[in-house]
Amino acid sequence: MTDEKIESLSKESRLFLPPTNPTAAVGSQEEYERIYRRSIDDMEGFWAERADELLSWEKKWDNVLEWDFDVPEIKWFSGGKLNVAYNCLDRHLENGRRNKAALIWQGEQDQDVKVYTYQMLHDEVCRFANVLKKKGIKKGDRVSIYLPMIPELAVAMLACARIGAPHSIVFAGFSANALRDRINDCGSKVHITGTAVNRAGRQIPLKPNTDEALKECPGVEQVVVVDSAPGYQADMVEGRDVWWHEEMAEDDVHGGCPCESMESEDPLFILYTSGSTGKPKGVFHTQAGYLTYTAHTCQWVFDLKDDDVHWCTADIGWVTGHSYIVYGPLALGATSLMFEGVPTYPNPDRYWQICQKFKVNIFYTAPTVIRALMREGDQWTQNHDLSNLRVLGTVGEPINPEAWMWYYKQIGNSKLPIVDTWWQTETGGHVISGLPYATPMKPGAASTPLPGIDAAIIDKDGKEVGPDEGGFLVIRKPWPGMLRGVWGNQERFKATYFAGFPGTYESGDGARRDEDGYFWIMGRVDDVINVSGHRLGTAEIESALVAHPAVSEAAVVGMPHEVKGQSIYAYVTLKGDEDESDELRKELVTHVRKEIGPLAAPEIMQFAPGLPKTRSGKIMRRILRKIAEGDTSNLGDTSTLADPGVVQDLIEGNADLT
Ligand code: 6R9
Repeated sequence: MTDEKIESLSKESRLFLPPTNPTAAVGSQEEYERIYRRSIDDMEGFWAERADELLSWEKKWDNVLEWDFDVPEIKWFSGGKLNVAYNCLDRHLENGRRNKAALIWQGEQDQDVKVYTYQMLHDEVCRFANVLKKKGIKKGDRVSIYLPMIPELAVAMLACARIGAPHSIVFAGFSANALRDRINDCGSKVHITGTAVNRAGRQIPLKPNTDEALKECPGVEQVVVVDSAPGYQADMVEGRDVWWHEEMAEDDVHGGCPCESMESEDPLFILYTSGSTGKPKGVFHTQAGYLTYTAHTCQWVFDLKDDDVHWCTADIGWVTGHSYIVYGPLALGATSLMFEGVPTYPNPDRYWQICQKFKVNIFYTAPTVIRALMREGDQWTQNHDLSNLRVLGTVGEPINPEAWMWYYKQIGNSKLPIVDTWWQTETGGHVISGLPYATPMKPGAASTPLPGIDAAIIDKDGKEVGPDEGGFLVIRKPWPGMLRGVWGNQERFKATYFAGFPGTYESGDGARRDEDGYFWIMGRVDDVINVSGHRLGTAEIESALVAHPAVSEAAVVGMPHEVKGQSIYAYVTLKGDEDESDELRKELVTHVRKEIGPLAAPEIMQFAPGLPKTRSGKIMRRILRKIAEGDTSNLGDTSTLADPGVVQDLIEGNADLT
């Protein structure tokens, strides 16, 4: 074997059959296989059908697909014309959904609820589109948005889409510096912000960050400020800042706003992903392909139906919220729920209380949330009526089988399908995932490639590896939702995604495929640990730790070792009522040794009250690696950390150990 394969040690073998549902888009494994085969053999025909079925076109395309991954250049539906806001709003006014709830917004306080019908959302969007036009925004101009999870965020996005101005949303938890860099990179002239964020009963200032950032953003001329946290006093800059509510009340913004006619490949939005090194990349998506893809995956992967209430708990500041709170559900004319608060406030049953309150049908969240709620104990899930739930989903990280089992039993009542959706900001929508009424479920597996996705696992020479051998997860053909570039930097686009394996999209994740063809994501390739020449992914070792009843969360990294090259350093967060002790530490090492083998046994184990995570809940192993190596002088870019405080705790914990 070459030294560039990733070895798998996992022994997970549980299998759960999906429920049947005669109305499902894809109703059996055989049907999936048939559709999948067809989608690969006749890719253009497959996507042309879907684009035709799902979207309303002002003018049909001339060519379904033109592509060359070596340039790289990807064009879907070129020659076609349409408008994304028209597809998400206007057409629903005529197809019987005018008075249907498009968006249900639940604020942090239980009594704060706003419901926007399609008509109401349409009218707000038109009005704000007119505000933007008055500010001089034209097709192609970028608009940056830095808002909490409030309805104005969705309104602003759709207003941008309506007039053809690409939006660039910056998650409201990011710092002034992170905001500054993103604003300057996309070159926005108008910026939209809020006064403060309501979070767990506190108001976290937002406007001061904007002001700080804008000191070094010469391009921004005007700022629209939403009064997002009533009671919070924000300073307004004379001549630059205006209030959202005042602009929206002006007479001349009423009376509708025509949709700009957009080419399929005009940019729709820019969204920055922070790689582990270097400055963030402005991934951009275009109109027709992205909307086709998000609508399609929403329909097939969530089996989203007209009467459903769809709740994706992500923040709109990251791609999951873009695709599965706003664009996908609204393109389908569904009802999307948007929640401003956090899962543990005022109590760890907040999500379940909201599920009951709105009779949520589709529920989509992240493993980090599931682990956090699992840690709080089962009592929080028990007193809520979750009987309207129909499909559960997860995204963001590999889900540890134990967390999957908890989700399945406690939330899914041991009968609901769970779709473990593997995808990236770059892919626009789900690319590997089970289908709720077709795919038998294996806890921890992202399952199988969706139709139209030619995914493979290859070794460093580009050769496909055999069953259960780990390697690089790549996609060999384009799909409509894929990124079209890195904003202002096509060199980086090529270097990051198409240079490693020419002619192929490289995801940067490691994975293996089992004998049934299921993909198991093993973690980021950058995080692979090399123990005595054996390359191990992080996910399996972490899952083995999480399988121990005392553990709620774990992260492993490599640290230099004289003999083995690298050894495993594990950070372990215990469940609420567990005490840290040397015995437990030994027990956990023995447990990993027994579960997956001696090779994976951690050399050092540090109990950690919390792990460093990105704002979207992903563990930042890069920082853990530095701490394990004792090299904490330069931790690199920590601006995307959710809670910078945990780093200091970890450094102190490390000092006590070593
Ligand atoms: C949608 C999103 C992308 C990275 C991706 C992978 C990890 C996402 C996953 C998963 C295992 C899943 N990831 N979903 N790993 N199973 N179901 O998260 O986009 O923020 O760009 O992150 O997240 O490592 O490469 P993004």
